[in-house]
Amino acid sequence: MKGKIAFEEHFAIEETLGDSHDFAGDSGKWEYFSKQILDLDHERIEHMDKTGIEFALLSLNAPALQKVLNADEAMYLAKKANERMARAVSDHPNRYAALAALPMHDPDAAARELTRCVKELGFKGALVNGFQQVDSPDNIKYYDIPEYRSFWATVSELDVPFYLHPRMQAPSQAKNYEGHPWLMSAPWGFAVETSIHSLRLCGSGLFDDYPNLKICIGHLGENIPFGLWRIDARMRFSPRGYRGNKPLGEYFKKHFHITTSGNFNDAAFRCTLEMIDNDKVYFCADYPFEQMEDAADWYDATDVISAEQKHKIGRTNAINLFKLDLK
Ligand code: GRE
Ligand code: ZN
Repeated sequence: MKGKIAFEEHFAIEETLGDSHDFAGDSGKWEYFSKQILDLDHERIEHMDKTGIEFALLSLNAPALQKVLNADEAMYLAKKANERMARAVSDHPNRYAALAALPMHDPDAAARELTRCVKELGFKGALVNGFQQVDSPDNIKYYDIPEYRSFWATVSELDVPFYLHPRMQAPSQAKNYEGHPWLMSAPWGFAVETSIHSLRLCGSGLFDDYPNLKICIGHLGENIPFGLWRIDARMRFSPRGYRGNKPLGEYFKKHFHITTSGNFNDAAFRCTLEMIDNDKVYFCADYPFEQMEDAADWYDATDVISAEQKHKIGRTNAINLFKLDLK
């Protein structure tokens, strides 16, 4: 399919490049991977041309700012990354838009940087890599807690999507992975981390306070679509501490937007499509952690959806979500 739009597509600045080292594969691949993730002008666009990805919304790699303990340092890096994306967008206006990188130590500073990115740089939303580590590695903040309501008020007012992207567990939460480091990151742990954060948002009353919030998650929903029925079924018996007015599934289905990033599998895709309104499902690749060819070859060939749905999920849904100036 030509004209696809993808929006979990990462780049790095020199200072955050090392964060991706462990995810690049064996050491022989690092040189090539680092070239791919730093590049915004050459090979990336060639891959887009080859795979029918007309347009990409760029975002910083993970965990980047979310693991920078010092707030001022994180803000310095955020601005550097955001300026780099702004330059790429202005160099390639027909190919790129951007999602702001945000340090989340201080909710009001994050809101100000998001506002600057949207209003002055024309960014289309934000992508944040899970919880924020603040001052020490185990002081971690999830964004459902009350101090972040002022940040969400700004997201709501700007009316832009917020992409909640995976990251690795904090040291104090890694005990249950001990002896099995392979289990921690992208194979499983990323989805555990991001699904818990997503469900915390749903259970916090956030969406009663801000009914227009739009949260994107990748990897076909970080396993939540598969578990959604059971969550509501069991919450009838154990709703302790749940602060939403409605069943959790209602919030998830209304506020969450699900992408195919890094999960190119018909069975999982079918499950997501059955659980989530097809207006809220989107094609994404997750370059360069995934190759655009793998994402696009699967998406273009899958017969799980009709040609009409393929066009919507591959393109028009993203135009609507991000209010892109594309037809
Ligand atoms: C991602 O961006 O989703 C990602 C990483 C690292 C490894 C795998 C992966 O940041 O999908
Ligand atoms: Zn990603």
